[in-house]
Amino acid sequence: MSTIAITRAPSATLAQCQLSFVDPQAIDLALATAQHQDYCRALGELGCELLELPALDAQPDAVFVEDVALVLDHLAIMTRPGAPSRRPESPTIEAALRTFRPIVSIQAPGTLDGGDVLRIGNQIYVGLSARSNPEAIEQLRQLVAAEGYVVTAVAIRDCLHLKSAVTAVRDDTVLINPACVDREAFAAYRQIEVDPQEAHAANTVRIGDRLIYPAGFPRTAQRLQDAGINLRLVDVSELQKAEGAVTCCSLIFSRS
Ligand code: CIR
Repeated sequence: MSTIAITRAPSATLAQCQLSFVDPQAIDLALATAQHQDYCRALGELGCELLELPALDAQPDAVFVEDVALVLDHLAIMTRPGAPSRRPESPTIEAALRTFRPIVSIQAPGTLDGGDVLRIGNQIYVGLSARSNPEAIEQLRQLVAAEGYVVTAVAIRDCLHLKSAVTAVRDDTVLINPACVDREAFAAYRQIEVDPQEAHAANTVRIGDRLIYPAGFPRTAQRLQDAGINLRLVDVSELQKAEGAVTCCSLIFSRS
């Protein structure tokens, strides 16, 4: 069963992206594009079949495909992103997903960003953020209950999305920044904490037993390696200036 990764090249307008917890800095678009290409290469190396969508230059944040959809085993959910500027990103992703899954959608007044959704097995944790609200979480709960998923809302602080604060590195282990999310919310898992000097280090893409991990967090990378985890490092400095991380640049799911 193959693993699909949907990606989209950075927009020419990336510099006009939304920013919430990151100060504006000049973004080198050519470098951002090259870094994104290396990220796509990493996805391929780790076994993904890439579905690369063309850039959407009218939508500055369109490279961050994760936020507009949630792909589960039997259906895909279009999320209705919390930033209205990002909603026009949805139709092209929906068209791409239609080949693989039946589609349902979060409805107003619900808002949800995929970056707030952390799935570990049949557990779906959703960050209560400026982007994702309780109405959407309740809709999600009802949409997935029949498939056996358990949806849990999680409070976060001082970061954009839940997956800025915590991601899974194994079925039983999370990488967590306790400054942004309470450790107790993930008490069911072993926990690897980010190095306190590396505030943005909790976001990683897991494919099987390997991780795609940002090159800028060497202390946390060492902690992961010490735990026996194999990393494929990617330099995503320019995407980080747009408040992106590594999960946000792909939608990964099994072809099924
Ligand atoms: C935004 O604020 O929506 C974008 N500039 C960054 C989105 C990053 N998405 C993610 O981490 N899932």
